[in-house]
Amino acid sequence: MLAIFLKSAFRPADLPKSNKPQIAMLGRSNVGKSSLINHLAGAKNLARTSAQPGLTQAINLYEFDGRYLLVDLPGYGYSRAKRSKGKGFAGMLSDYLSEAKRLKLVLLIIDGRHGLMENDRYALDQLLRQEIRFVVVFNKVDKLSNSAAAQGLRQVQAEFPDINFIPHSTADGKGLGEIRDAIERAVRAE
Ligand SMILES: Nc1nc2c(ncn2[C@@H]2O[C@H](COP(=O)(O)OP(=O)(O)O)[C@@H](O)[C@H]2O)c(=O)[nH]1
Ligand SMILES: [Mg+2]
Repeated sequence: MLAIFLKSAFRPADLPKSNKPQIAMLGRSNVGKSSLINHLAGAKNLARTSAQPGLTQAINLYEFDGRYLLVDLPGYGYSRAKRSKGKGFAGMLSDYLSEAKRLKLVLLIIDGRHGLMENDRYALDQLLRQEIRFVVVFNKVDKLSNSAAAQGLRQVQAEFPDINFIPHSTADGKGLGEIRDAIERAVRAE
């Protein structure tokens, strides 16, 4: 897997006019989006991870194997002050979604310890409304006991039976293969 950082975009208009398929990562600040990009790339420091949430509002773009772009969208839900600045999360998301003609799949990342929070539900609702293909990554399962993880998954799965929830952890590699498969299927689908 050869993954490279392409650029940071601060407005949807700065996004590259590339024809390559795009896979976007969406989720709250600190939920593990950048860590998952590194995990997928098999690299430690391709995407900058941070214990300090919400430092950047940029859209970061990575190219994987010269075949598709991985789009790291700004995290949501960290501070109210940030959210009220400019267009805010909802504006950013709808701008991006309407601009991204080649968007093939969204990985919506949630923290397995918290399940679906209010702003995750907002994001999920937007994806359903706009009929965008997505899976939900039920992340950081290493922080949960096996039974708590299974129970949390059952709960979200029962509420949304048609959505694919993939348990994942960067700590032990759980779920990585399944996420890669979902990406491959989406990149190949025309
Ligand atoms: N235990 C555990 N920690 C994780 C996992 N994924 C990310 N983290 C940690 O969560 C914090 C935020 O991760 P980051 O990838 O920067 O989140 P982002 O803001 O969504 O990009 C960092 O301290 C990561 O090391 C995981 O699967 N398990
Ligand atoms: Mg990040």
